[in-house]
Amino acid sequence: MKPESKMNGAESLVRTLVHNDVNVCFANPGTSEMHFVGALDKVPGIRCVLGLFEGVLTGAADGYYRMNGKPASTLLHLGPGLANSLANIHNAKKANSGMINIIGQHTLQHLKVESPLTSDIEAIAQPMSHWVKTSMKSIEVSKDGAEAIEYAKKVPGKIASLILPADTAWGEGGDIITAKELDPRRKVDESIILKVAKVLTNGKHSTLLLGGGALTEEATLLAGKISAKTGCGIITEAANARLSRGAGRLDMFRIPGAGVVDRALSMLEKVGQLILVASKPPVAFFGYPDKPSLLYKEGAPISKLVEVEEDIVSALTDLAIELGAINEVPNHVAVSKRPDRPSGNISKEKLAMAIGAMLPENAIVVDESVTTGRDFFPATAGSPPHDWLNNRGGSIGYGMPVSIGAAIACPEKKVILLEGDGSGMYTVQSLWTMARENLDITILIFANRTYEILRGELTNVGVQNPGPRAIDMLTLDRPHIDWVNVAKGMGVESLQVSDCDNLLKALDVGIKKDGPFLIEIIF
Ligand SMILES: Cc1ncc(C[n+]2csc(CCOP(=O)(O)OP(=O)(O)O)c2C)c(N)n1
Ligand SMILES: [Mg+2]
Repeated sequence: MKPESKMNGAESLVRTLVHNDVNVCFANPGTSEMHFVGALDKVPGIRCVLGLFEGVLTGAADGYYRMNGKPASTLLHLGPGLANSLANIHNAKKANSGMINIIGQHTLQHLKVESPLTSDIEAIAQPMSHWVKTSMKSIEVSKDGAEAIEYAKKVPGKIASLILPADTAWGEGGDIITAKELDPRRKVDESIILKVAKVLTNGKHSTLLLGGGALTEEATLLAGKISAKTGCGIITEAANARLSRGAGRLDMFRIPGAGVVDRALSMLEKVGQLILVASKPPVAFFGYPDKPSLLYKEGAPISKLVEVEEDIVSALTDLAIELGAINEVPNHVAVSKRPDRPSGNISKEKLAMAIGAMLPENAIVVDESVTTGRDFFPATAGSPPHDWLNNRGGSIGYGMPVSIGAAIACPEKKVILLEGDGSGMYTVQSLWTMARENLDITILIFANRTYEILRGELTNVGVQNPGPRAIDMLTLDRPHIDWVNVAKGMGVESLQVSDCDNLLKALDVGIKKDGPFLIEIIF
């Protein structure tokens, strides 16, 4: 397809993005990306969202993918801009989210003179990307862009990083290119279905471990039917990219995650034969003295039904048919039930009750609550249907950016962000983007004024009797972070609460408001 007037490489890339249904760009540009910025102006059909730190952009692309199932693009300024964004690319990669990073580069001529911003961008991109390419000719930029899109859209999603030297952006562009069609998900072999059916009916206790695409409503209800027929348990991985839950959907426990290996071990002791459904054999977050890295005994009975990139729904359907379970009423379905509204002082248990009591229908819960939210599941299981998103990469600072992307992907839904006060500070610039784009996000800051999890970790790794200097590295009280004014300073309305009645009132304000609202919770 040739447009009427001549366009430059940058415009050919933006048009190729839009042509292939990539219509969001989370951007923070510099001089080398000016032609791309100019092109964004000319081409309709792409929403440009400015972020004030690059980790905000890549985290937003992650959240967008999780809720929309398609990649967004990011625009990053040379090696340092990319470097700033890497932690959230890492998290996105672990969540199997696709994204197309467009990274500016000096002109090929200018690279020879070793100017201040020169760096080896490919080397910076490589470890966090599945696909990296520098466009060498302006006429090929659109073709390279289409290849990046094709890669990012693979199943599961992939990180594609396209490096765009400034002269390839301003030189003459090529045709707008259609990215190649995706291969369909591969079907699981019948022999595997039969093998897993045999395990499930051998008289021993079994548990399905669900991950990835097995966490949709459709897939979990199939798992529920299999459980109804065979009596097997159902659990999920410790962190899920997107879990469908709430009333009418399956009520499942996650494997306990960071900082609580013993809890995870005691849960997995009871699972019997483990059956992997788009999940991996569970491992601990960290190694500790005298504790295992694997959360199951070596040689324990583990079978695999389906890999994350295979056709998960058809594998579960075929298994349910093989077991004669397809017409069963699913097991473990949560009944519609909200907890009582709590009163008095705020505790972790009462926070769970307040969230369970107030959660709006179809909410997107982005969970970066670290220690505060470890046990939020029971009190929220019977709330109206919602999605629950966790950090799969363990690099904190994912919650605020992922909320931005989720809110942009689903403007009709309310995002509820559960945020630790330590984690929130990593990408706090997100608040400004939330205000600027008027994103419908209610932010709960759990202001315990510590890195609470690390206090436990000191003990877990065997540091005896930590002194004041060690404790000082885990404490956020010198000075207190004034979240209400941090939010106000970036244009987000906010309130501080320290008892349940005011918490419930503040939640009501946040949920009714069509835009961002931050609640600092002191407890
Ligand atoms: C990028 C990155 N830096 C540091 C850490 C180590 N870390 C894990 S949790 C945590 C503190 C979390 O504090 P907060 O969000 O306040 O949650 P709390 O522990 O208080 O519940 C830190 C520093 C990390 N996981 N990722
Ligand atoms: Mg904290």
